[in-house]
Amino acid sequence: MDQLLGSRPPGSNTVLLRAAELDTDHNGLPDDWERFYFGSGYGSAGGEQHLHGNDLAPAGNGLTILQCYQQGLDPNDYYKGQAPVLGIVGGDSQFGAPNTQLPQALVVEVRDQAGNLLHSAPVNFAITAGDGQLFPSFGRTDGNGRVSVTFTTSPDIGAASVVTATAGSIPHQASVAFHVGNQQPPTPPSGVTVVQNADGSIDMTWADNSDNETDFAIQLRNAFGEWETIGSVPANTTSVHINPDRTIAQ
Ligand SMILES: [Ca+2]
Ligand SMILES: [Ca+2]
Repeated sequence: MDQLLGSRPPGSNTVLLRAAELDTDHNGLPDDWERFYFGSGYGSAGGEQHLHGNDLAPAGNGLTILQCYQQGLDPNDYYKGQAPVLGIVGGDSQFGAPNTQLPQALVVEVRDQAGNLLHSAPVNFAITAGDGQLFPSFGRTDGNGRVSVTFTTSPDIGAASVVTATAGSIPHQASVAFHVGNQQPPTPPSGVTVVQNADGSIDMTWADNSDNETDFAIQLRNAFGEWETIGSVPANTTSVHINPDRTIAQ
């Protein structure tokens, strides 16, 4: 511990004053430091809570409480005052049916500034735009430096959501964003043309305006004025030949 002293740093007229840091329970950790990071019940001889300097810090990064103090680190900050580097490993840009769990988990990889994968690193997940459900909202990385959560879409068709993963302590936070949500309805085709041929067959053409259709349903109006689906053609098709018997030519 520093002792109370008065001195003048070389070449200046500044007087340096240092007060001794009290350690009333003699565990090597100053009272103020203990109270700041662990709460008011710590850091006094008569207090009900006592820390042991050689116990592992709650940060979960392998340092002891005493090592955190000696290195000037927050014993609750896994990342030791450094900003982690987050990367998306999987699960981004998924769009599923309403009110269903997306098939791929949202997976984040965590590294330190030197590029090393971090194990047991804490990451928080939150829905920062739109609706849906996340599980869980907090996790620690596994032995491969990865942590994952599942996302269940909202019941509303076409709803988009953003899930943000955040790690590190302010001001050294890092985050990445996943864009997920419900299936958008396909944009309808346009410019439909219909030609009735002399043999009774029909040729139809159209412009394909969508990139998420599963197929195009072909409908004809029957003698009762009702639309009947006679079949379908695959996604990205832009024409069809309908036989006189109302079947689709293959
Ligand atoms: Ca103490
Ligand atoms: Ca298409």
